[in-house]
Amino acid sequence: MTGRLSLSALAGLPAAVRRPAYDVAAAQVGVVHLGVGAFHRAHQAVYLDDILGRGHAGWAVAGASLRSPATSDALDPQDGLYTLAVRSGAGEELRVIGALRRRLVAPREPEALLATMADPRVRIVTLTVTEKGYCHDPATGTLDEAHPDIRADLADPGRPCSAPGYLVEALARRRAAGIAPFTVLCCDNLPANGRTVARVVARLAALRDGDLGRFVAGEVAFPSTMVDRIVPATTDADRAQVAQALGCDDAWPVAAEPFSQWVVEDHFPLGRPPLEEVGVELVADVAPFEHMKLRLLNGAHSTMAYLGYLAGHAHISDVMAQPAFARLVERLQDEELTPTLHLPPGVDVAAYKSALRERFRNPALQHRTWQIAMDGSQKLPQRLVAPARERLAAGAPIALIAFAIAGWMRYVAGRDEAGGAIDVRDPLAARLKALADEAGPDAARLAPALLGVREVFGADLPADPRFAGAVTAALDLILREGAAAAVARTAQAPAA
Ligand code: CS2
Repeated sequence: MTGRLSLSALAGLPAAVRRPAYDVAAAQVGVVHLGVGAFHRAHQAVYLDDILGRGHAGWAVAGASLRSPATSDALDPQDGLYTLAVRSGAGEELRVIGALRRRLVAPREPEALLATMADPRVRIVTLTVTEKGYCHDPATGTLDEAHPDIRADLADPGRPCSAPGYLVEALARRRAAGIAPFTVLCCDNLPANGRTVARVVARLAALRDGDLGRFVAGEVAFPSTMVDRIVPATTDADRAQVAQALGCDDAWPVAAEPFSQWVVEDHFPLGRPPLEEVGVELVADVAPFEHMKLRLLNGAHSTMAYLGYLAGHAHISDVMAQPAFARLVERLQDEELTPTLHLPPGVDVAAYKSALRERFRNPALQHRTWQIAMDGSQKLPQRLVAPARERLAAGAPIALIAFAIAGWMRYVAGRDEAGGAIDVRDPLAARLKALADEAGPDAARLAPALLGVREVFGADLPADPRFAGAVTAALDLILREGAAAAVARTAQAPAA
């Protein structure tokens, strides 16, 4: 392999590699993105690359990492260029993305990031900082005022460390300078993501100063979005494969499936790029899209992640290759999740679900169950707990959702079925493990102990005997028979 991907290497790339259809050096930053991980680089940055390619030169991205310098260090020597490898059973298509015109590492250059966010040419701040990055209580969607990062941001607001802290400080600086506020566009899988982030950010602003709180609540737009593309973490094998195909090294390519969807509430007081020209759906109400996606895709994903990991499957495609798992996913979607949805107009939900299951089967993506299993305490409320709550209120059965939640409980207890330690990544991991250790491997003790985690289940569900009973029975089955056998039995059980 010779050399490194860069602007000067573009001309020498193989003809099949698609490259920026615009003058990369002339593109101007109009969007700041917080959290430039693989998902952003395979999703929003690609739409904006298309926008730049259509001649709208003012919408390039300044991408900030709030913690690790790794992305910046990988892409700086490449002039910010990186490869998107779109993979499916039909093969691979490579495309070099140029939209990431600036890279910033927040802890290394906080002033530069704040100055960029306060620049009047920046009209939108997008975010993918994962669910836990908003420092909120997932059960209530309100700011966790005791969160160490929030306390630090209140103690030293000019030197923030959290995403809400950066937003508040940058909005305060714009306000002080008489610059209209940017629009905040959350692209994480939170419920009602715009409204949730608005609540969190306005509260943090209000804790700093009442006027600032009123300003954020009254003057800043937080449109909601639904984002969808399956983007597994990049591996060294991906790097090697991309380098082989490019004929030069790319330190951090991203691999993704062909499917991509972005649904956005159309509320941008400072203007926006012509997103409709590049396939973004601009709608008045994102909620029906969000529920459909968070429950049918992400709810199924979490179910496969916990139970699949326990049953010894490393990747989602391996899980889907097991007929019992595939049947369980289908039944969970059809019998218990779909009935909770108010479908977006014109959507054929049967076709949506069968396309989803094909996406899960994508043989060219190595999407690890362990990766999806991360941060369950932040993900379960919107994916599985909310639909269970709605079904209970309607008197409908919840056996399959309860089984999925029991899979999470078995996983966060921290031991696999051979007795080995599971590397459980979750902001609540230590507390979950302590609860599990104290309860021991007995469903009658373990289920109520974990149901008491209010951030996940609220105050209502642990007290509902239908919910507690179903989760306890499912956990008992998993503990007694093992995940694979429990899945086989549950997938065949008569519909409740
Ligand atoms: C996954 C999502 O890791 C996870 O929790 O469920 O990242 C999922 O792949 C995306 O939301 C797909 O759009």
